Amino acid sequence: MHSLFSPRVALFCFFLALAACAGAPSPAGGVAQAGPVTISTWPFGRFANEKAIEALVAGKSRVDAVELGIREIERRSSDGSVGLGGRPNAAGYPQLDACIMDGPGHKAGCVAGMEGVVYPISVARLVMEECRHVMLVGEGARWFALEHGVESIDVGSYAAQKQAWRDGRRPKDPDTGGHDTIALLVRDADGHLAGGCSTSGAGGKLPGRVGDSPILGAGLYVDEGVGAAGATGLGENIMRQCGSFLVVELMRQGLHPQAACEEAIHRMAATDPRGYELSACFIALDKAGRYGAAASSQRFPFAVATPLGNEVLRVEKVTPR
Ligand code: SD4
Repeated sequence: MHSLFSPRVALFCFFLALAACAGAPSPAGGVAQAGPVTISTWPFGRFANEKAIEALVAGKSRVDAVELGIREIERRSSDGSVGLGGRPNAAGYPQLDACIMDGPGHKAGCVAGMEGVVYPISVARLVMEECRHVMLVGEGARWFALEHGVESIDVGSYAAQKQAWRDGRRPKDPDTGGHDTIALLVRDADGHLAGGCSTSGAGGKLPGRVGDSPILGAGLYVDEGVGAAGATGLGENIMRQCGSFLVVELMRQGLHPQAACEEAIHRMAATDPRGYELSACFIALDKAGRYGAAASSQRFPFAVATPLGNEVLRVEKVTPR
């Protein structure tokens, strides 16, 4: 006769308990979850989710989960998305932007236009935790990063590229197009929220250009009492509208994260000269663990994970109502 506490029964009870507190992601716009949930932009977001969920299940903090998840995408940056392998600016070298927010305490750190640092999200976290300021840019951000011993590369070769740019040996305003960003939102098992965002920005951007991604309220916003939102798309469209702040405020008014993301696109399209052709995509996660996503001008894939699954889901573009 089997003991009630046989390893098989214990394993079954463990998975039952897990299922009770964290459902698998569903494409239905997200139902309330009692356990951890992560949501991130683009199909590569599943790699970020995997690291983030792994961290939470291992007992690490939600901020660790955000940092480890985003570092995974920065590490894989050879695919031209974010980090040092991301698309270069008009002068031919990458300038990186990142930010991080923790719900409890409403804490944040941001870096922008930073050169030669392998993990910008880790520098954003250092700014949040070790610095009396919220945002550092350019040379100062790199100096701060090096002072804290983060992994970096020699940017000596950028000097020649900068000179060539100043001398006009490179086109002054090339538009190479293309861009990608990882925004990752995390709700831990206790229902606390955190988020982060990292990008190399729009390909071919002018040196010194900063988009929405490191700007609080634009590329990311976390409100512990309501929910969190993150953005990807063309920063010029998103930052003029405080896009992520707008999504969170719409959730505060009672909208489901899915409806909040869609409503934000309608609101933005109403004032943007490009209307629904503006390039903006949002992900959102609320305090109850419900999630949503919406995009203008394109079909938008994003990734959602719980300890029971990690799925790439897609939403159709929002059309005029
Ligand atoms: C930027 N929002 O710098 C970023 C780019 C991006 O998908 O999200 N691309 O404008």
